[in-house]
Amino acid sequence: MTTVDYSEKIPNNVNLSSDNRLQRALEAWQPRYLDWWREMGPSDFAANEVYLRTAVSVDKDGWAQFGYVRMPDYRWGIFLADPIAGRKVGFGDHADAEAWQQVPGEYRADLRRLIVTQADTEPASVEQQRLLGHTAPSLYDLRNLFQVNVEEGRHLWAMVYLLQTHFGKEGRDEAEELLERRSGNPDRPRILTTFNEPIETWLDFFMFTMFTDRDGKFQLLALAESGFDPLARTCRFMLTEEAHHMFVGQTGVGRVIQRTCELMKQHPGDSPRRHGGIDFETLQKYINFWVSSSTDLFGGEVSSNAATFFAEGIKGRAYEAASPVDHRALDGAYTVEKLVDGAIVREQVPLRNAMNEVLRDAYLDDNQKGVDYWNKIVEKAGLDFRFRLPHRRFNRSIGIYSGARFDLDGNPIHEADWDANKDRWLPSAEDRAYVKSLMRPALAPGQFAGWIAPPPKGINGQPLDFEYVRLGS
Ligand code: BYC
Ligand code: FE
Ligand code: FE
Repeated sequence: MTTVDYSEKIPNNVNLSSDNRLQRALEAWQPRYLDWWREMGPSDFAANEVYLRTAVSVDKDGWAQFGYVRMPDYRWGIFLADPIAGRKVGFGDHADAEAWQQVPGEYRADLRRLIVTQADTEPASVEQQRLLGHTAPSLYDLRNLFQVNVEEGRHLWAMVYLLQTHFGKEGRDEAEELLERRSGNPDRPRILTTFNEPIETWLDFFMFTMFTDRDGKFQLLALAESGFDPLARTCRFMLTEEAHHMFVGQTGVGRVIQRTCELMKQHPGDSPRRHGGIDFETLQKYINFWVSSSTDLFGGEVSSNAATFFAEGIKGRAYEAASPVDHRALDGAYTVEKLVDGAIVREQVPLRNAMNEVLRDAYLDDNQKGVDYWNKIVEKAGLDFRFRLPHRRFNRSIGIYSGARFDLDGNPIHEADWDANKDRWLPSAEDRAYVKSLMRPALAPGQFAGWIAPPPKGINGQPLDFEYVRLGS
């Protein structure tokens, strides 16, 4: 087990003090990061104490410590999972070679690009969520939002550490630019689509942490297999933090569903909206929106980039090393779909070119498990409705399906049908206005807004009426 050194300005388990140049570069970046946090992090609440967990080791069983912290004082640091002795490159053309501790020169540009893309999503999500604190449905939820926010900030640190350690001047320039792009800004937007979508309400937040953070899980799983060992170790530790983000999303939506079920049983025949709840149909539309947008984050179905990353041994498949698969993937084929004159045609492509689709398959399976969990809540309440995932072709803006329109079952449709139905499939302006109208703060200890059920238990063994955020402080 490696313990984290908190006596240093930048907590770390990478022996930062032994590398003066790197330490200086990171210490120069730190105040700029804090400026960014003050400008683009959670609006207000900087002075309030929040009951947060902080990493104290990278050991699975003992990494977190809970206590009150003001967010700008959070100890953002650099934590890598422990090295695995004798680790090998797990896949691609170099399978079985010694894993790299330094960037292989010929893969420098590709690795940098992957790390920058990963890095960019982290501050983007904080920017997207910055106004939510004002309308939190409880102190418990407010604290969870802030926990997610500080950890996404730490994920940026994790990637900036790699950029500054291994990519010289270019890496330092990238680290600056990561603080300059802004989610949703037309002139200097964040890199990937979903990270420029507004997160206007807590329902969007829960859907985002359920479906978009889950893209994070799968991308991190793929990067955790990297032959570039520092990246692999960084991502392995990030995954332990990611689990909580998806918990927030899955249980958050689950609690909204729970509340809707209660209202439907108390007022049979009435729309839950009449009683301040969010009806199933509206929830389904939010699912359709965030799933389809997050499905785009896996890139094109057929991708020479993905094939190259795999061949180079820098981005693998989820659980690659632990899976009994052919790690070179040279002979395999994968069936993808193609649009020919508006019709869907199947085609075989070399497996390496389909790596984005392979990862997307795993992601969609995982999403289905979350939806099954929600349906159990409805079933237990004795109600007939069932939630579902939209077909992967639905509402896509990246890849082959972006060239046409499809309904929720994946059937090709005409533009006119799309126009006639899109407000039934995706949140309409009116749905959004309704959900927004519910967003009023409920911030007394133990209080919960009327559109969401309380969770079954509090955080770290604390009661539900615990003061998770000290608003008076
Ligand atoms: N939006 O060859 P293709 C997380 C671009 S989330 C915009 O198919 P490739 C988190 C693509 O860049 C995890 N552009 O793509 C979650 C390429 O551009 P160029 C984030 C897109 O490279 C919640 C062109 O289209 N991590 O951690 O195979 C909160 C051709 O595409 C998009 C990563 O993404 C898009 N959706 O795959 C906080 C891992 N999709 O070359 C955090 C690192 C594609 O023409 N990134 N393009 O300029 C990657 O592995 C790859 O960059 C991608 C794209 C999988 C994203
Ligand atoms: Fe993250
Ligand atoms: Fe996350």
